[in-house]
Amino acid sequence: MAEVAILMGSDSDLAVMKDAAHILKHFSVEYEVAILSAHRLPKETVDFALEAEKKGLKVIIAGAGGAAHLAGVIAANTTIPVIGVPIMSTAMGGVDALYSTVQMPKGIPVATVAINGAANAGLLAISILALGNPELSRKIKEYRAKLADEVRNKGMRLVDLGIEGYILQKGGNKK
Ligand code: RP5
Repeated sequence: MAEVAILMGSDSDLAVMKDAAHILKHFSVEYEVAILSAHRLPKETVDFALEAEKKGLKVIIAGAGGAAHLAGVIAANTTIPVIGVPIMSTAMGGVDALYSTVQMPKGIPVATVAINGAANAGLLAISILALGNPELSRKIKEYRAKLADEVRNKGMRLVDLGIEGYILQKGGNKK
C-alpha cells in the first residue's frame, strides 16, 4: 500500500518530480503518482485530498509551476503532511511557484522545498516516515553518512592534488 503520493500539476512537471520518485524507490517506500491540478481539475484535486488519509497515505508531495496552488489546495483538505515542490516552468524562473507554494496562511502549512527540489521532497518524506519506522531511520542515517564520506573524500583529494590537479582529474572546469 502506498504511503506517499507524488502529485504534479502537469506531465511537464515529470522531469523534475521523477527525482522524488527515485528517492522513494531507493528507500523501498511505496508511492503512487498522479497528475492533478488546482485549476484544471479542481474537484478531483479536492477529492484526492479528502480521501488521502483513509487510503493510508502518510505524506503527500505536490509539485506545480506558475501560479502553483496544488500543494496549498491539497493541504487545505487534509491534515496529513504536505510537501510542496515549486517547479521552474515559466519566464519567472520558478519564483512565482515558490511564492505561491510557500506563502501559505497561518493554520494550513505546506513544507516547501527549493525550486525544483523534488529529491529533497522525497528525502523529507522519508524522514517523516522514519519517525515511526526504525529500519527507515537507520537507512536515512546511513544515506547521510555516505554523503558526508563523499564530501570528506573530495576534500582529501583536493588537498592531495591541489586546485589545478583537482580540476584536471575532473576533466576540466566542470562542477
Ligand atoms: C502548472 O502549470 C503545472 O504544474 C506546470 O508546471 C505548469 C505548466 O503546465 P502545462 O501547460 O505544461 O501543462 O499548473
